[in-house]
Amino acid sequence: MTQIIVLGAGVVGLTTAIELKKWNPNLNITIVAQHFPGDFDNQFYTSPYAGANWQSFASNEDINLQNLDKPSYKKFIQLAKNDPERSGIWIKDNITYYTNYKISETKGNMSEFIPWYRNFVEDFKIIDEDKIKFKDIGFGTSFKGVVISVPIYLNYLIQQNKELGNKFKKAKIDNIDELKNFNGIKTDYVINSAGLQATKIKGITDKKLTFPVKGQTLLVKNNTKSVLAVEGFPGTSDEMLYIMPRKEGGSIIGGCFKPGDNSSKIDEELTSRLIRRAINYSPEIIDPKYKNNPSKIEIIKTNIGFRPFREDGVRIEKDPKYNWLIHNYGAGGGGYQGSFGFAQKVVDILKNELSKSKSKSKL
Ligand SMILES: Cc1cc2nc3c(=O)[nH]c(=O)nc-3n(C[C@H](O)[C@H](O)[C@H](O)COP(=O)(O)OP(=O)(O)OC[C@H]3O[C@@H](n4cnc5c(N)ncnc54)[C@H](O)[C@@H]3O)c2cc1C
Ligand SMILES: *[C@@H]1O[C@H](CO)[C@@H](O)[C@H](O)[C@H]1NC(C)=O
Ligand SMILES: *[C@@H]1O[C@H](CO)[C@@H](O)[C@H](O)[C@H]1NC(C)=O
Ligand SMILES: *[C@@H]1O[C@H](CO)[C@@H](O)[C@H](O)[C@H]1NC(C)=O
Ligand SMILES: CC(=O)N[C@H]1CO[C@H](CO)[C@@H](O)[C@@H]1O
Ligand SMILES: CC(=O)N[C@H]1CO[C@H](CO)[C@@H](O)[C@@H]1O
Repeated sequence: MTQIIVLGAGVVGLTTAIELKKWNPNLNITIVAQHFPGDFDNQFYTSPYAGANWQSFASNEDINLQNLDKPSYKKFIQLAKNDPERSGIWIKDNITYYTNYKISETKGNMSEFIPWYRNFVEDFKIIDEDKIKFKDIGFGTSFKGVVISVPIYLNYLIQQNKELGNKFKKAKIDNIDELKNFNGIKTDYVINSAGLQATKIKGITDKKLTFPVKGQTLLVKNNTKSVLAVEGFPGTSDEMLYIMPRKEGGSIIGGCFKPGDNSSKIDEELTSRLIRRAINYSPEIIDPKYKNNPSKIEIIKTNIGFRPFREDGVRIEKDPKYNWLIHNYGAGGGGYQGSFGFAQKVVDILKNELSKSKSKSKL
């Protein structure tokens, strides 16, 4: 058997391990990580702190990221239809509103708000102006989206790995060489899915910088009808509103996008602004007639998370120095929506590697 170690048990490592084993049952895969689902440590483990949904950030020109993001949309819609209870994913309309302030920033050019995936996702629509009931909103779009309850989904990925026979080992790695021989077994390939720490491990070099981008979200008891996002609040350009109702009840309210702020401190004023905005744009969130909601927003937990960004975007390639190392990190704000596309790319790289070594051994 070919011995594989996947380093990292975030959404990226767990998905990659599943897709590798599904492609080739002859791989003996062990996931090695310091943190597994159920652990919380926002400096070193981002996945439990995500929203999460699918909303590709790829620009109209970035075909590479578009292609990486496409497979997960299909997969999540499929899971929501076929296995909603176990996967924690459900289908919800995704509505995005742009404030008049945001529209003035783009000099009234609405085409900047039309994403590349208008012809890819199901039911993409520009919302009729007379259906928008907020004075300060000048433009809106919607499509058939998904909401992922991340604690449920991460456990689902663990379950899938178990069912496929992949193994788990809790350990902190200081030097990537430790994985070349691990627990007395020679490893053929290591997949580096270590998130924000990926370049902090000795032996790993990257000309591009990996850095955290802070987010703050509220997990609340209340429910809303749709996934809602509002962009363009004057004076707070690194804030937006998003609300994601979870399948099991309750919602996530976010958020912010702050590069360079790596403190784990909760910003209470941001919390107040988020609550005010949520009530303004989703009034049903405090309407007892809607799903028995409480008449005020009840916060269960405030989360601070750090998106593992990389200057050039996600790195999925063979290491130039170690011929047994394949990188798979730097997912930034899109590790869920990219997960299946990233995994497929790792499969393609390994497929190519194994066919090379096979033809070599025939010589
Ligand atoms: C507020 C917020 C909202 C978000 N919303 C969304 C969303 O809606 N949609 C979306 O797609 N994405 C979203 N994201 C982004 C998403 O959460 C990340 O892109 C994703 O979680 C990254 O996953 P990962 O597996 O690469 O890293 P991580 O989840 O950080 O996992 C890293 C793994 O590597 C292990 N590790 C690291 N170093 C070592 C070491 N030295 N030894 C052993 N193990 C090690 C860790 O223990 C861990 O298991 C959001 C993020 C935040 C913060
Ligand atoms: C698979 O890997 C595990 C642990 O890494 C090891 O104990 C086992 O012997 C391996 N099995 C095969 C068939 O290589
Ligand atoms: C409007 O924005 C689109 C997309 O960003 C751009 O291609 C187009 O040139 C812009 N039009 C004007 C008139 O600025
Ligand atoms: C956070 O940022 C400060 C200043 O930029 C830096 O000194 C510190 O090392 C950073 N901490 C972490 C955990 O990245
Ligand atoms: C809540 C949320 O994330 N909504 C997203 C819906 O889709 C748009 C793009 O059309 C995103 O920008 C939003 O963030
Ligand atoms: C559907 C649902 O979970 N609604 C909840 C909204 O919040 C109230 C108060 O916490 C709960 O009682 C409801 O069950």
